[in-house]
Amino acid sequence: MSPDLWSLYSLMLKSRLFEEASAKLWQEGLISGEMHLGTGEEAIIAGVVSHLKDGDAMALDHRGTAAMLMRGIEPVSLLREFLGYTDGLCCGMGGHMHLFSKEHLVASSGIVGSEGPTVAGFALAAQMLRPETIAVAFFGDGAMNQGMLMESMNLASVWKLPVLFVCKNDGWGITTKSEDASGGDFNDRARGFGIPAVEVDGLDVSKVWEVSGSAIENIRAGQGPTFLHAKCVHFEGHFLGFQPIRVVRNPLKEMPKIAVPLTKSFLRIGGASLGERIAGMKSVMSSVITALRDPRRDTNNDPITRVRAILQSDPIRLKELEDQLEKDINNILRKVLGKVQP
Ligand SMILES: Cc1ncc(C[n+]2csc(CCOP(=O)(O)OP(=O)(O)O)c2C)c(N)n1
Ligand SMILES: [Mg+2]
Repeated sequence: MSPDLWSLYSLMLKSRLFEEASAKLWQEGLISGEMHLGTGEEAIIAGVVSHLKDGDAMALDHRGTAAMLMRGIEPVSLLREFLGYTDGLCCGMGGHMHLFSKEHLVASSGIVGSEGPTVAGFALAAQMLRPETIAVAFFGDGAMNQGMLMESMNLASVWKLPVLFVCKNDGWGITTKSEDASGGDFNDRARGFGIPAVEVDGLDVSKVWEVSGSAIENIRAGQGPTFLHAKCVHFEGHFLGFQPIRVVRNPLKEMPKIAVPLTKSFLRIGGASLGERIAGMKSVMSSVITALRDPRRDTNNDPITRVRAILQSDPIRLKELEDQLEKDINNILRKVLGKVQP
């Protein structure tokens, strides 16, 4: 079977538009706390989630919005939750990170690595109560260094639990590069537990769909867990307002905010030596220059642009679909806020 690119694109774009709308609300100060978007990882989520059936479960990390939407959680209740309303998905207590839907068997958490124990629990219940159903965990490369995820992979292997472990590897854990925090190779780690590992381009939704489809088939057939390793890029960095990215996007507005205090501290009497001050200045400037070349600014890494280029072969259908999705998002905003965002 081949993937239905139209329905995958529709899932991806719906999620992107919803997250962009949430980002605007956050920028306006209507959503409190940090906001982690899953923009850039839509191909991984769509490729996997479109294989799920009734009774399948998902354990999600701090970027769970795309997966929840694609699994069919009502967008209005999700957005009302982000805004802290008492009629949100979890009574306005969970924000965007700590959510649960009993109906959809979905749980998310901001505790990095907790997707491991959660997915193992879901999968044990599936094995005992719901034959041929499975559980999927989505987590980042940072979570691969959490003991509880490794313990869960071990147990899932020993008990042959029906789990798909999906590592969305963006190469970063907040501001730490993966190579500075992770030893060895993630695929080898999974294989060390006796779990088959497959690597796929996380920007290519067709490939993710194909590879996860055959992994899920094996898992449903009782062959135990699989580890799926997919690389992707988060355009916003770790969270909205992530400073180096904010600076390179809008240098005229942001540079003075750095330059003024930096100059003041440079000229201050007493304190660090001249050599230390020059080194500090150099280090700040080099992190801004590095950000200029940051792959997170390269639109070629956008999985949505990639699949859209293929669908351009039918521009009329593409426009209809995109217009419809935009209308859907405006309807959601109208229901939640009583108006559409300008
Ligand atoms: C147990 C735990 N340790 C530390 C944190 C702080 N923290 C939040 S997100 C994050 C980075 C996670 O990196 P990764 O798993 O690669 O996910 P990404 O943000 O890159 O998608 C950290 C360390 C946390 N939330 N939970
Ligand atoms: Mg990461």
